[in-house]
Amino acid sequence: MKAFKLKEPELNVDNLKFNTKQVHAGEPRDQYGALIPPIYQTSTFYFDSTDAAVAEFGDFMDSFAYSRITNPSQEYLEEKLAAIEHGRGCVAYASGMGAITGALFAALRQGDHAIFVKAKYSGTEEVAEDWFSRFGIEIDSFSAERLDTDLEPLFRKNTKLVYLESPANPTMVLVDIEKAAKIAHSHGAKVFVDNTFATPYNTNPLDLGADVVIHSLTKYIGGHGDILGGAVISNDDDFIRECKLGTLMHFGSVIAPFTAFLACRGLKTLGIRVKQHNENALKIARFLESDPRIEIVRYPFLESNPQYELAKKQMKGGGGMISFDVAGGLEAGKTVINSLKLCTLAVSLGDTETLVEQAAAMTHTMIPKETREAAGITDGMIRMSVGLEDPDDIIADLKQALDKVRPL
Ligand code: LCS
Repeated sequence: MKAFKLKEPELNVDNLKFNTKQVHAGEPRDQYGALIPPIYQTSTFYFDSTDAAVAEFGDFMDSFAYSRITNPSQEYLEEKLAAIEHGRGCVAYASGMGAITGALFAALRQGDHAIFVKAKYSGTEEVAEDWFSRFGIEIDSFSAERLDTDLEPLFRKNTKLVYLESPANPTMVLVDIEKAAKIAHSHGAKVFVDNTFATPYNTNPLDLGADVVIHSLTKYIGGHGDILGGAVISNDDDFIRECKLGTLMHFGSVIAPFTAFLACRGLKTLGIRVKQHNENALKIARFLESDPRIEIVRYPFLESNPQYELAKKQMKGGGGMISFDVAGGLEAGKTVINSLKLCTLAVSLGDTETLVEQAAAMTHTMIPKETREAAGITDGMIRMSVGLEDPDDIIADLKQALDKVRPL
């Protein structure tokens, strides 16, 4: 075997810019000089002696012993994510839902109370509404648009956290993270933010006062529609430990080494991809807004958006997600979706391909109609995850599909 090529010291990425961090953070110098860190496809790690094993088992946070707890491939990803979200620590999970439940069950105990924003991903809604009561955890919810009046009265002595998603899936409603954090902190509660739609390129919730950031890596961070993954990022070392040695280790929702490798590969181009998603989505949102067959378009960076000022304050770009209603409701929406040729009917988001879905019939169908409507999800709403195709081709596809409803 050739000689080791390890170079010291490791690069300090703290003061580097976003695109540099996403490429270099969490990448150790490889012993054989491989540019890309290898995939540690191993379930376990050997020890030189029983004494060494005892030492390694002393603290899993600082050692590799078994891949349900720590693995170098997982750790490279965690370091990259912590760096771009401005957090000290990160725990990767097998999916976004793994990360959401991992974070929530690490933070909450029987007898606790948590406050959730109304508009959010249906999986999170179901955990909060259907599962927490099994464990004696109480919840309340509030409308993001009425944050100023509706959040404060919900706090109780046992309120441990406020859970936000911004922009929300699929209504695109934003939450003023800075304001919510100030209110929550004045009651001694922590703030958790699902930052999947915004991505760390557009928003860094920890900089706005949030305590915990959650991602589905399945979406923009993976970026290519070929993995499932999730992550929790925080500056609270004790909380990160509770996630790693608690919910990850014991519930076992562990990201596989190969998946972690693919997530790292996706992450290296996150900035340039999201910049393009932002541009494409804004162009398409503007087209939709100008088309008389469209009733309403929800996109953070449209000047007509009632939360435009907040979007500008909190986001670098509006992101790649749009939702809109075709005049004529559910049936007109179905006609449009079924007539699209380039855009694909599928759930999920953040991929290179443009995907469309009808939330009430697909991603949010498990949520009762009244709850859906309270969260602003109309039956006809179409959600579009704008891909990296040329936006003019997507607009042409939308035009020919809208012509099937009513030619102009
Ligand atoms: N957070 C948000 C905002 C999401 O949209 C999703 C999934 C998750 C968390 C969960 O992540 P996962 O476990 O799937 O990695 N959203 C989906 C959607 O809108 N369609 O399919 C999945």
